[in-house]
Amino acid sequence: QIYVGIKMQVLEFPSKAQEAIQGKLPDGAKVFLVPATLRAETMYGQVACFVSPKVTYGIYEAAPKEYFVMTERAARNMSHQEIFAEEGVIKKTAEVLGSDLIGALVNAPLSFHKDGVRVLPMESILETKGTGVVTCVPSDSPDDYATITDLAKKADYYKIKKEWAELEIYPIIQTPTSDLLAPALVKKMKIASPKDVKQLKEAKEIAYKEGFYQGHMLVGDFKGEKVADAKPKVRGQLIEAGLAFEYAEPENKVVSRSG
Ligand code: ZZB
Repeated sequence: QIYVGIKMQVLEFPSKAQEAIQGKLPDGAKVFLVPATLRAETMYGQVACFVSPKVTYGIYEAAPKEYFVMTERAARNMSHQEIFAEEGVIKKTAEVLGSDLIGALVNAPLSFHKDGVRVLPMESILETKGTGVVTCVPSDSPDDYATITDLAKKADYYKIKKEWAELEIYPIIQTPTSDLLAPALVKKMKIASPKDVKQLKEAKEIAYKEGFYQGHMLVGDFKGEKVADAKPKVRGQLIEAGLAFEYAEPENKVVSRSG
């Protein structure tokens, strides 16, 4: 699986995260949350960045004065992919609990929300996949749409400001059925919350297929082009601009019961 790591620079840390990193990073250090995605062409639609509140993230030196917030496992994988300055060397400078990152303001490359987006909690994040950080694109990801609407609905329960979960969701991709495919699928399949795991899995598969094979870009430099054509171009642009990098995930080994 080849993902793209998106560099979402932290513009403002909440106080608890600030305490955790205090004195551990050099002056002028840039810190990035680095979600792994397969859908670079949807980055125009980012409205938040998700972390798991239960996961402890490391802050790793990627290059002089550049730090990535992600899981230890992702750092280990990246250390063998010429992503860090020194091959095979992992430099962890600090640790921060996901819940302490909630509310951070981060830059979302290509997003219409130019002033940045907030870091918000997503319970369904798997620590064993990607970087343990997920960028939120509710226009095209049913999981993201279900999560962000739930967050806005129960802002107090999640201890977030409601407006953090209410950034406008713009159409990014037109398919034969919708220009906001994820919200349309969530409605059609009567998905009520992020807990509807089975339907969300099905919705995700439909959204992937319909977006890739039948979608056209509504925005950006490749407006009007097929998603299948635009995808590598947007990915290339982001990498070229230093806003993203390729990240390969080793296949999770499946051991059969019969051995
Ligand atoms: C932005 C995005 C926009 C995504 C979209 C999807 C969609 P897959 O197919 O199972 O490999 N993701 C990444 N890491 C994690 C994690 N640790 N836990 C939970 N979810 C994670 O899944 C890859 C996608 O799952 C990634 O691409 C990321 O969300 C999420 F419009 O990033 B995506 C129809 C999907 N659309």
